Amino acid sequence: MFDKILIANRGEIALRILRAAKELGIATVAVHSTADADAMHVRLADESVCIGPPAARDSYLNIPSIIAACEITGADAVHPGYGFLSENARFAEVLAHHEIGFIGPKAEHIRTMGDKIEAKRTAKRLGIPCVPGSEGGVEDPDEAKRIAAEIGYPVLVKAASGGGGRGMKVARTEADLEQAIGMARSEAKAAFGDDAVYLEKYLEKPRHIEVQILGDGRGNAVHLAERDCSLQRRHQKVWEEGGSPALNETMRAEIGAICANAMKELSYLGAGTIEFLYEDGKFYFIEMNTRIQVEHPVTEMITGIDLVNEQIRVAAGGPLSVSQEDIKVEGHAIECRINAEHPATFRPSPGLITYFHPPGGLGVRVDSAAFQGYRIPPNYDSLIGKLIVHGRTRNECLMRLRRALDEFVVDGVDTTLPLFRTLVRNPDVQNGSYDIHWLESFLATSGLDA
Ligand code: MV4
Repeated sequence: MFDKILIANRGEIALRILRAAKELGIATVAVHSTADADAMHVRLADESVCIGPPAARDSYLNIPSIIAACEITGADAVHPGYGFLSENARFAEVLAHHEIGFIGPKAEHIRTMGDKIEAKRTAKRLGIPCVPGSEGGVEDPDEAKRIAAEIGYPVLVKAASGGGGRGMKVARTEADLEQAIGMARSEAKAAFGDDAVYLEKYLEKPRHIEVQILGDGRGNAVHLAERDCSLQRRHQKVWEEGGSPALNETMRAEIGAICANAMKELSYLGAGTIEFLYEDGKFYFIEMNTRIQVEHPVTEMITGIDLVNEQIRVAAGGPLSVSQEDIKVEGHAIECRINAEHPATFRPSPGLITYFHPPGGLGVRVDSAAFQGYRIPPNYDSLIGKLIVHGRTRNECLMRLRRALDEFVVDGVDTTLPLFRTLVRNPDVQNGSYDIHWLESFLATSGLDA
């Protein structure tokens, strides 16, 4: 087991990792930029190292600085959290070169899943159902037209190095296809330095359902059910819940087993999330995330399993603490991402939090690094906390979430709390009848997304 873990992240996830490490009796090192000198994760860590100025590229993305911080403090492993270097295969390799543990998957799997074409090829080989589309990247326009005709319009052009919706273009007819490919290519080239694109059948009104998995790197793997992340705005998840209101026990077990078996076949190490679009009772693989995700507490609340604890244990060579038979889904959980943004314009609202009162009570969890007197820096994402609520049933969970949202007070900055107070009272949301487009059309019609 590791003696000292360096947390190469900030904010609520840094605090989350720090908690898991402390419960395992592992010493903790926080790294921070000059903008985060008085942040909560710095205050609660056993040691801290300033690794650079505010800009992420000079601090949280600065591999030499992070390696130096490991050398200075004698940290024997690094947890990358999510974002920043969490899916950077080279970072994992550089750490291995310095004989420092990486609390994450094998570099080869990070690299494979980071290339959406390779990820899909691998998923298909492992028996995971995929969206019909091109075998690999599409090169010339005639080949693209032939493939598109085969899968049927509308088709979606996607960037191999894409993610989060960047470099995606819909073509509804053959006449649109060439322009869609051209636009996707140039957007991908500009954003990722890689203009490789592939085609998929465009699914018009799917849900976004993702399956949580854990593997010990030696052929054992389990699934921990799914999360429904369909309520998104501009590819930013807003509200996530588990399990999905669209699935029953049989469907949950079926897609879970497919994912767990695929991860056994891969000898996958650590936590991972397999992302699907779900439409008309069918699952379609779109991508895999090789990191702990923002919304992981939803899974923790319905299974009682500490995912970061599991990540640390298997990264140190230990076994998973649970077998598939041990994993039971109890009740329902919903997570709301509270951002320091205007609830209608979503314009970031950094600044001083003059009053901070998080809700409490049975089944209410707040993962946040914010506090009264904390000054939210303008340099990073606007997440100031996650409100995660659990209930024995989805209805109990919704009632508790409604009460918790009304109890939550954050003064001094704008937050998205009002949006959630509206959503939790909305009939479609209460019925779980929404798809990936629902939130944006709701915001547009309710004049909330000015
Ligand atoms: C799709 C799709 C429809 N059909 N692929 C968006 C980002 C990336 N995760 C994949 N995305 C999509 N891929 C096919 N074949 C629709 C989306 C999509 C989406 C997916 C999940 C959650 C929100 C979304 C918002 C817009 C588009």
